Amino acid sequence: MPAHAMAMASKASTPDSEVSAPQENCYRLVVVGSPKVGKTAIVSRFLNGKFDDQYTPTIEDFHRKIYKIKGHVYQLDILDTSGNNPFPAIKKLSILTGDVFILVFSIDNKDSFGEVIRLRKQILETKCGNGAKSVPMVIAGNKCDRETSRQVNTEDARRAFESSKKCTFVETSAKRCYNIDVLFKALFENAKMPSEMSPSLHRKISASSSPALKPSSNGKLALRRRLSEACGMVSPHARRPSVRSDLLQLRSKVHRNSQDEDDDDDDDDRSSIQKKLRKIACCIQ
Ligand SMILES: Nc1nc2c(ncn2[C@@H]2O[C@H](COP(=O)(O)OP(=O)(O)O)[C@@H](O)[C@H]2O)c(=O)[nH]1
Ligand SMILES: [Mg+2]
Repeated sequence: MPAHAMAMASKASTPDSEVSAPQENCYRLVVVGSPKVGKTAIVSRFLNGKFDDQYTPTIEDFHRKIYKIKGHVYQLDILDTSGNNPFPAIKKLSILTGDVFILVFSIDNKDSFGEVIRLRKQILETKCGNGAKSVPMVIAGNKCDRETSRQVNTEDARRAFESSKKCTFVETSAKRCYNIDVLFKALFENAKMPSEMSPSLHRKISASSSPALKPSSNGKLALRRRLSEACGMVSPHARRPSVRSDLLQLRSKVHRNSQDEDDDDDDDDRSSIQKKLRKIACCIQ
C-alpha cells in the first residue's frame, strides 16, 4: 500500500476525537431560545438532515462536527440549550463560551419573540460589556410553515434585528427544511467562518465509513481531488467539555486576545470579561 494511502487508512481508524483542529479553527455555536421553538429540530436538520415530529425536552445537548476544507481541519462545537436552565451562572457561561449564536423563536408564539429580544441583549452585554463590539449571530423565526397561527409579523421581526451588525434574521421551517441552509450560510458569513461549513457546500461523511479518509484505488489524482473538496463528519463520541475546562479555555482566550490587541477600549472590555469570569467561577465552585 502506498505511503499516502497508509496514512489515510490509519486516519480512518483513528477516533475522530483525535483529529484535532488548530485552536484558531475551533468554534463554538450556542443555540438559545424558549423551550419548544425548534432549536433541537434546527440542529438536527443541520447535522443529519432529519426532523422528528415528537417533542423531547432538551436538558443540554453537545455535538461536534469536524470539517476538512481546502486541506485544513476545522471544528464546530454546538451547544443546544434547554431554554429554561434554572442556573443563571451556567447560562452566562454558555454565552461567554460561545463564539457564534443562533437565537430561535417560533413565529406562532409572541412570547418566544420577546425572549429572543431579551437574549440578544443579554448576549451583547455579556460578551461585549456595554455593547462596544458586535457578536456574530443569526435569528431564526422558526415554524414558518404554521402561517395560519402566526403571531409575529415578518417585518416587525426584520426591523427589530436587521439594524445590528453581524446579525441576520431568517424565517425558517425545520419541519419543511426551509431556509435552514440560508440560516447557517448567513451565520458563517457574519462570523467570517468558511462558507463550506454550510450543509449544502460540503460532502457529508460518516466516521465509520468515511470515503474521504479511506485509501484510494484510483491513485494520486483521485486523492488530490478529494483533499481539495470540503467534507464534514459528525463526531459520534463528542462529549461536552466540563465547566472547569470551559473556564480554562475562556481564560486562555481572554489572555490570547490581550496579547493580540493593545487598544484602550478593548482593555476595558477584557477587564470586565475577566471580572465576570471570576464571578462565574466563584458561583460554580
Ligand atoms: N410545525 C413545525 N413544528 C416544528 C418545527 N420545528 C420544530 N417543530 C416541532 O416543535 C416541537 C419542539 O421542537 P424542538 O426542536 O424540540 O424545540 P426546542 O425545545 O426549542 O429544542 C417538536 O414537536 C418539533 O417536532 C417547524 O419548523 N415547524
Ligand atoms: Mg431542544
